[in-house]
Amino acid sequence: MWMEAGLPANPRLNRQGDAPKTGIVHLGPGAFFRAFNAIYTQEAMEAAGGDWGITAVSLRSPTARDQLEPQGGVYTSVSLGAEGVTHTLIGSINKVLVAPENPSAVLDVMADPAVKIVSLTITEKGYCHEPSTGRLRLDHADIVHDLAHLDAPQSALGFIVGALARRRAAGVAPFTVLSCDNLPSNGHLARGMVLEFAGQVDAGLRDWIASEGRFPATMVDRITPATTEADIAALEEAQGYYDPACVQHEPFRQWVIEDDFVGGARPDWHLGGAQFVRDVDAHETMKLRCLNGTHSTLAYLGYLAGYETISDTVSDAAFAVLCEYLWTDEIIPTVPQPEGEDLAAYAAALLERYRNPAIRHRTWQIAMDGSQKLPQRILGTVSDALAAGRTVPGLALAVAGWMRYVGGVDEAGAMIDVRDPLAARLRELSEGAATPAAKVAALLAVEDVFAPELAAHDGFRDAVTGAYAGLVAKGARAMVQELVA
Ligand code: CS2
Repeated sequence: MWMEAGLPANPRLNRQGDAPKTGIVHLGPGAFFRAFNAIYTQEAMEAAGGDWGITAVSLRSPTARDQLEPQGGVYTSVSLGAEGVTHTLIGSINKVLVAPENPSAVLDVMADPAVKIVSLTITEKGYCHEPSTGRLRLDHADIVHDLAHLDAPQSALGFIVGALARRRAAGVAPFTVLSCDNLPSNGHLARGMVLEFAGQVDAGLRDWIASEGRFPATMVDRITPATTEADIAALEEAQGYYDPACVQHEPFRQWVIEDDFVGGARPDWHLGGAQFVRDVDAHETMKLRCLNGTHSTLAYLGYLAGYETISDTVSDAAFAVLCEYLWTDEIIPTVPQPEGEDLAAYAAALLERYRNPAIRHRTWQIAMDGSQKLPQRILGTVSDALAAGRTVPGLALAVAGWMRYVGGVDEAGAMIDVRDPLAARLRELSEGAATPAAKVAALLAVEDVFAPELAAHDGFRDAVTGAYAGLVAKGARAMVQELVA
């Protein structure tokens, strides 16, 4: 019986009945996947049947497996909204594998003809690409390893190509690779990475994947903060059982999927509200720039202003007005009109979603991996606005906020726990420059993040430099108030 000081010893959640047969392998069984893909898939099976059980694969940590295996893969979805809390048991995951413990078992299940889809929530850094160019980083440690050990890979790309090689050798059709990460043209990016990797292995394998494989693009959206011990305790209090794999999320969700699957094989996700479309690009751009662009802006400027969560940050009127200004003046003018969407209404709804006090989404969590996020969330918007002859003082302040943040010291002089693949390099560049102008120039020169033509734009550089100097002199809150005054 599970016990922890102060908490009642309640029974552990576990599966009643049989688990669904595997039809999907999912790489990256984190909170978002459990709040999103796994719920849509359960609803599709409930509505229309099908062997779409999910074998989830963790590429790094045993945490998800250790949380889910004792309860047969079942966990609780906790939806937190204005109408209160809704608890739903989700049973679409039938197994969790930990790749480093047994890579061969992962390759075996991915090579199984019953597996029709391999989906991904591996975060931006999981694609081992250079964010500013979209090219595969052949010098990436995981890629170097996997090209030499394709029978025991470490990267998502290594597992995908290794399994596809087995399927080709066995005369089995490829699976569909379904990227569900916040990247522009994520299906196209995944295809490019897989083909570039496969080309390093065998030209015939690359050509087969290029011809027979499918890599549909998707736009995914549901705000899902990391689960905390307090969340687990609250669920135990409310439902009387212990479930460390529970996920907390907003009621809102949106999944827009390019309907392009190998043999047309996929679950009836539309029965849970997913939208199958021919072209996802406009929806992706809308979401990445309007939601994720303001999310990252609030993360850096809100953190520096001393706000712990997004809802805390937008409870400060100046930051709410900042979002409205960014959407109206700097972001939406660069977003092509997605079919069926009202961009102004979409933005207004975003602000209400950010205000949700039940969702404790930490600015620190969203601030993670900014070097991998900024290009598609903010810098693409900046480049398009500048090309149209418009200035972007708000997004320049956001970029300056990121630069100040990765310097590793907050406005009270305390250290910031910066999580980013480039954290050490960014901090060293910042510390090695004495003035705001020198710091901005040093960070603009990081080509992983800033395309050279943007870094060379005098107007943008001057705007970021002025914003950075203001952050140092007056602080983030004052700079936001000044901008929206
Ligand atoms: C957030 C996203 O952590 C982050 O970077 O901006 O996870 C965001 O919550 C989702 O994209 C919302 O759909």
